[in-house]
Amino acid sequence: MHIDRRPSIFSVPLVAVVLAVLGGGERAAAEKCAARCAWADINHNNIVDGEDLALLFDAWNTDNAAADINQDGVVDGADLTLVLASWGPCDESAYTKSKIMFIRHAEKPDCYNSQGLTVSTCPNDSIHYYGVNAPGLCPEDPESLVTLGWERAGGIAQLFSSLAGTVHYADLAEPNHIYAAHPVVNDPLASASKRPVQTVKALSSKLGLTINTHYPSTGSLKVVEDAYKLACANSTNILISWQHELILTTSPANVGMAQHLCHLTNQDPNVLGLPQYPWPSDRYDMVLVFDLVNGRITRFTQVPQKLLAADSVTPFR
Ligand SMILES: [Ca+2]
Ligand SMILES: [Ca+2]
Repeated sequence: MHIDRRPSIFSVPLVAVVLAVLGGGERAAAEKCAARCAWADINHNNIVDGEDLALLFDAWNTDNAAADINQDGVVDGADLTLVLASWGPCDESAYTKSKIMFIRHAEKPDCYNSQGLTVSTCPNDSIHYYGVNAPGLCPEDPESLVTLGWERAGGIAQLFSSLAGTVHYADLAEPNHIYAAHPVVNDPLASASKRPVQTVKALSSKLGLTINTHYPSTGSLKVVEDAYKLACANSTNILISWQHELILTTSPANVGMAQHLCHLTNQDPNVLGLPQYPWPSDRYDMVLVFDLVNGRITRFTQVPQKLLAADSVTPFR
C-alpha cells in the first residue's frame, strides 16, 4: 500500500476520529507503557506525524522492523493504532530509560583447576571446592557458594557500584533494585540454593538496598514481569541474580527469563541478538543487559565481568 507523503492529509482531527472508533482493548494496549512516542517515531525526528504514518503505510503488510512498532513481525493495524495513539511532539524528558541486567549466581561446589576453570572430573591438578556460608561456619554446605564464588561476589559489589558517579563499564549501571531467587527447602520444584542471594549480598550492603527475595526460583517469569513494570513506569536499573538455566534457555517448555522479557515487549529475541543456545553451564562471568526506553528494548548487550583469572570475554552464542 502506498500513499503520498503529504503530512497535511493526516491532520490531528483525523487522528481523533480514528482513535474514537478504535476498540477500548486496542487503545488500552496502545497506551500500556506510558507515552509510546519513542516507539512510533519511525523517522526519529521527535514528532509522530504524517511522515511516520506515510512510512508505516509504505511498509504495510511487510516485516519492516522500523515500522513494525510492536515488533510482532508484520506491519498492520496494531502498529497503526500505536502511531495514532502517540500522535504529536515527543516529550523526551518524559521517556523512561531503564536497564534490566541478569547475572547467574557465582560459583557452586564443583571441580575447578588452578585457574578457577570448571573441569568435569577432579584430576591431580584440580580441586573439589565445597560450599561455605558467609561466616565460614558451615563447611561443605552444598547450597552455598564456594570460595571462588565469594570472591566473585566481592567483585560484583565493585562492578555494579559507581565510583565518582560512574560504574566500571559503560554498559552497566548501578542498580536501584536487586532481585534474587529465594531458597526453598524440601520443595521438589523450587531450588534450595542460597547462591543467588549470596552473590549479590555484598553489593546490596554496599548500596544500602534490600534484596527482593519475594520469589523462589520457580517464580522466574514473575520476577521478569515485576521488573518490567518497574522499568516501564520509571527510569530505573534492575539487577536480577538467578539460576542460569532459568535465565537463558531454548526449551520450549520452559521459557527463559531473557526470552520472556522480549515477549513482554512484543520483540523478537532473534532480532535483538539474544544467544541461540542456553546459558553455558561452565560460565559464571557474563552480564546480560537490556536497555529499555518507554518499556521497549532498544539494545541487548553481553557484558563480560572480567573479575577472576579464568573469566572469558567470549559472548554466548
Ligand atoms: Ca517522526
Ligand atoms: Ca506489528
